[in-house]
Amino acid sequence: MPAHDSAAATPTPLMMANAVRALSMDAVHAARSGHQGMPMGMADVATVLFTGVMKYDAADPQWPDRDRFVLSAGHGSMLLYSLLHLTGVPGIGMDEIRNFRQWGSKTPGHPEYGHTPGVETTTGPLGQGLATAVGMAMAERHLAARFGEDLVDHRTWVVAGDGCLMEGISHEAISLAARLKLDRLTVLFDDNNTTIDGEATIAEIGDQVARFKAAGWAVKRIDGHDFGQIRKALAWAKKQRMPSLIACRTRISKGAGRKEGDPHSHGYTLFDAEIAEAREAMAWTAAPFEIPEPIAAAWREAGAKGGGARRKWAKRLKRSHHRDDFERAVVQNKLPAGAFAGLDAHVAKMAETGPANATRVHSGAALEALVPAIAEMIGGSADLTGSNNTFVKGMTAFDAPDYDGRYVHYGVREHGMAAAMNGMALHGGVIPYSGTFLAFADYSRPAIRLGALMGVRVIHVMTHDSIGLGEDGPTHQPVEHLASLRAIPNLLVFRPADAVEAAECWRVALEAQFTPSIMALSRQKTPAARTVPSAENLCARGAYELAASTVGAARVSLFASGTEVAVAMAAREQLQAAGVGTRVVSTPCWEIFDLQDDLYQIETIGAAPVRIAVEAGVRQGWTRFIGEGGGFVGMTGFGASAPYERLYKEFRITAEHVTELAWAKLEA
Ligand SMILES: Cc1ncc(C[n+]2csc(CCOP(=O)(O)OP(=O)(O)O)c2C)c(N)n1
Repeated sequence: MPAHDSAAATPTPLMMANAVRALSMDAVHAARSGHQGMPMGMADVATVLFTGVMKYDAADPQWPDRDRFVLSAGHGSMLLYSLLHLTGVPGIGMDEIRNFRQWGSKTPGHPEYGHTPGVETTTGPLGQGLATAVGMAMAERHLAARFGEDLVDHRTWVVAGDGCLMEGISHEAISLAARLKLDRLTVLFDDNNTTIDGEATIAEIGDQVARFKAAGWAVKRIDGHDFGQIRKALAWAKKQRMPSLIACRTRISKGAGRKEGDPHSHGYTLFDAEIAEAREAMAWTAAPFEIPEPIAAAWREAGAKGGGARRKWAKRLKRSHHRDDFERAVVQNKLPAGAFAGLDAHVAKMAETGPANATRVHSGAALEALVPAIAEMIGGSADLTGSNNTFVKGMTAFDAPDYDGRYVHYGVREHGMAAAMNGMALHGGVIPYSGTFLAFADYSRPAIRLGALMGVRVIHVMTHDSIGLGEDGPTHQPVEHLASLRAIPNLLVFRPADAVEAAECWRVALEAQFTPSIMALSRQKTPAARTVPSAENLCARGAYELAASTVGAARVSLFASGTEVAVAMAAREQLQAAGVGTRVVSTPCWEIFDLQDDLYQIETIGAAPVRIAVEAGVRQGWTRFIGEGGGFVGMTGFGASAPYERLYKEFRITAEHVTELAWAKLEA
């Protein structure tokens, strides 16, 4: 690396990149943890991107028409934090860099959305960032079609490493992006042939560039330390009609003396002597956490470069006839006025007519009232549209070249789909929902978890929610899924019992602006539970008394969700006929019930001496309602392949079993 005196002369791109290197080294050294290898390796590429290519204004990291930058290789967080600091993002002063990875800092170990201004998405679980970026690029194209390119005209840039591209989710993400021709998406591959265990080739024989090409991407290989090649490649990417990959051949820990290129420097904290050697190699004379003023000024200037474009954009928005809608939907992420007028009418009709049907069908009917009223909703399915009831008549496919369609054919890509939905919601202006089977929530789970951590409004429709799906058998029958999803913080798991509840749950999910939701829905028919109109959205309480005792004080409280509410209601009939006061509590969403005040919770759980829960899943978690000594009727193992009526009988999820258990407890 040629020597430069970092304190003098007009800063060259290399000197500016070395500022990123120095900060990354210093921060990791101070924290005695973290990764400077990747930030040092990609500093040159990132410097060209942030000083001359990307559209952004550091002063306003929320500007809706900014280019999105996603650091999929989230362990290299110091690359991003250095860039945010150097370009002048408000709130990311040098103290934040000094406090890298410390309690209360804005610079956590991995980038966290909502925690650090300028961080577009939470990354760290490798591959997620790349797949999330696909969703951002989808949202951009859709909103450009809706509002016009004078308001929406930006790109999505991703830095991904060997790890991201080894992860399976990358396959789903890149094939979906290619199919949708997301030409505003560029992946900058940190092609350093290094992972934690050593050279990537100890576990990889494939050619990533050839893989992307085969998937349908425009591809290019460059030397990631040659500023001319980087510049040309980024300009090339902007001209492609397909998503583009630039494989940037880099050396990990570039600039770090003898550690440069050493595979073991991935997450290695440099010793003092090694840092001194690196500073010498880079001719970096400034003290730790100090940036020579000419370099700092050049970075600030780069960060402010987009200010003019942003102000012009703001003027265009002011004049636009889309202004109100854009501000509501994209800037504030608010629902339109009258979003639920159709749904309210539907609920009233359902309470009156009480149709028996599968809750997936009821959900589809709710969507028929919602999708036309809320233009931000973009639906889809992982190739199970007919089963998930996610398609509403009149929707058209989201596809090139005209991206105004609102239905995404995600293909059989549950993980990529869930991550893309996170990206769409993060982008803003879109409320994504999509479908698969509940048993395959496991395929989406890493993205569901990240969505919950980030607090994004995405709605996962998950049908075929129990052994009630019948003949497909135990591979497809969720048993532990409700419990395992309920274990994820900040995730609403809805399991409605009928048409009214399905509609009510949809409303709550849509109103939860900072929380993702699961809509667990049945394949099989179930009778209506709510046949008396109610002015209140009872599901917005999470759990509520559906039927009180009519034969004196309740001696038995039955708790159930979804299709098992009908089982509980039938058991109540039997018990009450025998003179046992019995009430039924429907529990469509536990997480919301937990938010109710103590009095409501105590009253809803009630004082009956016998408490029994019914759910066609495992018992885990039900103690919440029935206590340690309560009875449970549900599953204790995997299901089986047979018609569902037979399965309910064989696994004893029946009114008779509930009644029997109640008597045993009453007489105990
Ligand atoms: C899903 C997931 N698995 C494992 C890890 C742990 N991990 C962090 S970085 C890394 C290696 C990544 O290699 P690469 O992307 O090439 O990064 P580089 O070594 O070049 O910094 C691993 C395995 C992770 N963060 N996410």
